[in-house]
Amino acid sequence: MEKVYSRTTGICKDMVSGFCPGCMHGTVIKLIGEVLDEMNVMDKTAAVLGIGCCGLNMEYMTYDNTTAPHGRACAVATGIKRANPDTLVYTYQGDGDFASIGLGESVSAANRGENISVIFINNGIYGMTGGQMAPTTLLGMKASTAPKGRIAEEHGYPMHMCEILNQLTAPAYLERTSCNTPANVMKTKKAIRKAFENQLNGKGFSMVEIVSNCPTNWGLDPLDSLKFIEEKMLPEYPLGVIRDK
Ligand SMILES: Cc1ncc(C[n+]2csc(CCOP(=O)(O)OP(=O)(O)O)c2C)c(N)n1
Repeated sequence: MEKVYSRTTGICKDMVSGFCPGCMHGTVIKLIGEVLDEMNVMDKTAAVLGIGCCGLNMEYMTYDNTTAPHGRACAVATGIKRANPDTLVYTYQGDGDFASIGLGESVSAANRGENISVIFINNGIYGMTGGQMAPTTLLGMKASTAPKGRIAEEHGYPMHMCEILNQLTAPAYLERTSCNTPANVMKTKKAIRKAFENQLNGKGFSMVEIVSNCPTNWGLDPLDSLKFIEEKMLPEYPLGVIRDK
């Protein structure tokens, strides 16, 4: 079983991961912990977790965190940050949370240029509740609410949150990464660090979208889920820096 604590820093609790085998949440939360530790800011960090598998991360955090009502993480983070400007505040949200039920809060926080950092996990479906279609579901991709696959005429097209937020004036930094290869894991870590450093430097809204997997609800074993990311997700959601003010 995968251990979710950081071997180098011991920042997350030393316990067995409760995530499904191959799920990227464990990898990302470990990267966040490493970055906070390397920046020596864990004592002044507050995480705002979205609802869903994202929220399970509270089990592995030894620093301040709270869970926001579904979709409202950016609004809750706004309040925490404005009341505590010296606190490093980040949200950790799935696509159901950030791009669907929370779309209004997400776009509005970005549009205001709130000085917060968003870690957005795009796994193409609602994970915790059984693989329902999300705004990010690929065309043709099966979901429990779209058993024949997503059809544009009925369900619309996949939504690209980095590109949508790039239409706004305020955001400081938008990057899309993945953790499907060791090199991409390191790029994701660098992007997370940049999003946090931007906030400490008062630059405003930063978001890292991480193209992720959900082997359980995709019905794939962990290795095949990485193949699915490479072959299907990344052509729709190309990696790279979308904005760096
Ligand atoms: C207001 C509200 N509506 C619906 C739910 C049920 N619910 C819990 S988790 C979830 C899906 C979360 O999906 P996503 O945000 O993509 O996160 P993941 O589980 O994939 O990490 C839903 C719909 C809820 N908790 N609150």
